[in-house]
Amino acid sequence: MFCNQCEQTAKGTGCTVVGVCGKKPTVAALQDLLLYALKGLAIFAHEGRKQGIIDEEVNLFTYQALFSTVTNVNFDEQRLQDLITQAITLREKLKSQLVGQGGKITSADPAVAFQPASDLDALVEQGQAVGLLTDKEATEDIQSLQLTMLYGMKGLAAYADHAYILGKSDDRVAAYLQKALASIGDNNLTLQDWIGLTLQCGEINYLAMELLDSANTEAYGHPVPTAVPLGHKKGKAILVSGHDLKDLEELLKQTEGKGIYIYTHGEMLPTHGYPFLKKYSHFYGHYGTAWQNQKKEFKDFPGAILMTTNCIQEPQDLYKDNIFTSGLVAWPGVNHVSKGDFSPLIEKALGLPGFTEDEEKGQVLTGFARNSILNVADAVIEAVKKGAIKHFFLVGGCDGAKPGRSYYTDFVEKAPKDTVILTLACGKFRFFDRQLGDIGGIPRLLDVGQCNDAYSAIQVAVALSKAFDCEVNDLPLSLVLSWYEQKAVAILLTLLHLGIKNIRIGPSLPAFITPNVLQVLVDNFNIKPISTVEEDLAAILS
Ligand code: FSO
Ligand code: SF4
Repeated sequence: MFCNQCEQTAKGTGCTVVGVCGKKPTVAALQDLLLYALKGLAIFAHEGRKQGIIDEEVNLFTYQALFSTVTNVNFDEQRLQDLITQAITLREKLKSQLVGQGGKITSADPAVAFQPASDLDALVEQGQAVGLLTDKEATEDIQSLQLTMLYGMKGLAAYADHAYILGKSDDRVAAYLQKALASIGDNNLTLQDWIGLTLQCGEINYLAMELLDSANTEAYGHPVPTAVPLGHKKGKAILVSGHDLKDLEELLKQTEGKGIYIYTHGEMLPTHGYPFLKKYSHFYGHYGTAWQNQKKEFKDFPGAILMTTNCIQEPQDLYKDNIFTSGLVAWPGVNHVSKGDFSPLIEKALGLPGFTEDEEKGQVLTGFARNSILNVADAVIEAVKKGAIKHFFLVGGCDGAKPGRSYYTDFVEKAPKDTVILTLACGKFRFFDRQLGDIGGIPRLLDVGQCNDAYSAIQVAVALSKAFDCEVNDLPLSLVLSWYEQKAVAILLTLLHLGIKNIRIGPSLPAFITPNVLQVLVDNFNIKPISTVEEDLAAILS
């Protein structure tokens, strides 16, 4: 196996024996093969679109297949085999439509005629033979751009899938994904073309994030500032992790009146801010921190657990029977909720002890998505003009297990008292419960939401730039980001597409970026790795 798509990749270069995430070589091979089969499908979809053939099922499958290969989503060989089979079925359907309309495929890419083996072992061998989806004949730098684009596309597909679940889609997203997949292997494309296609991923991701923002806010209202208890109530309990709001809503509906309290974990924390989810009185509090702490946090949770998206880790024996997956998440041998029926999970929760008494553990604030912040825009602008707020930091992104990530905690703690910190995604758990006080009633720590809500943070920056009549790059605003998996790659590409400069990124740079590609990013966007907190703060505030 070779996988280098996330920040925790082995030795900072690539997982070759087994994934640090727990991905087995067989699973890695099947994921590679799924992408290969998807590329074959994409070539037909791309060609078909030129002839007016647009297939919604193919588009949705494109999102789901890419999302299934994101870090910490699908570890299940059988599920991956099913997806490979589905790719071929859809490809053949498109092919007959295309031929029926007198069209034909001229591509010499063998992926268009790929036939999957019928048994799992042979399928794994096929996956090992195809390997990573890059053009092995291309230069190292072009392959680096292809991987950057592919990983960004996985993140983009995840956002598109989330929006789709809530009824929002835009054919430009699928059109881009299919065109980009079909382009891998096209040796007419130059390095400059690849830079363009990679940045286009950021452009289309911006569109997907906008769709997701409207999907979330139209379904559940605009988040409002909300205090979320960190303790618990006496009673049966279900813990919900991941990012899927629809699953959470369904679960809230199906548990109403059953004497079960619902708690959030990880990236689900900001869901407490949505008016249409808040209305459920049994939607109580938040338990635990970020995904990488789940093994120790889940074993102490006295109820059932639902993983709605990434990031799942190998379930431990102590809670393996209590954990359920939904949607695209899969771990072999773990219960899966199908067709939105949460009754097995609810039964499990009712059979577990739950919390035996109430416990207070303080609370944290969330719900500072774009609407909440823009509602107090006048006060914020006034505070900046009076000099009460000197600088804004966006300290956000993914969390992970590396010790270097304490940088982000230190950064927030050492940021001067006249600065405001916006945060989002699971990286916030490094400091989410710090009491940083307020500036004239404006909290110094503002939780914008999940990584899925990066669009909201961008809108805040755009609104500030309008208010101060300057470019976003000229605002007293600095982005200090942490990355882990491919949604972060997609967001970074969006920020670059929008021309945002001077981003600091850590805890380490992606293994898939070659020195030349990094130089392009430095030259055009002045992107830089994090250094020490003291040095970075001094440089930013000088
Ligand atoms: Fe974190 Fe995991 Fe939200 Fe990622 S839970 S690491 S960027 O999947 O999605 O922030
Ligand atoms: Fe390694 Fe990350 Fe790939 Fe898992 S997803 S195999 S940890 S690079």
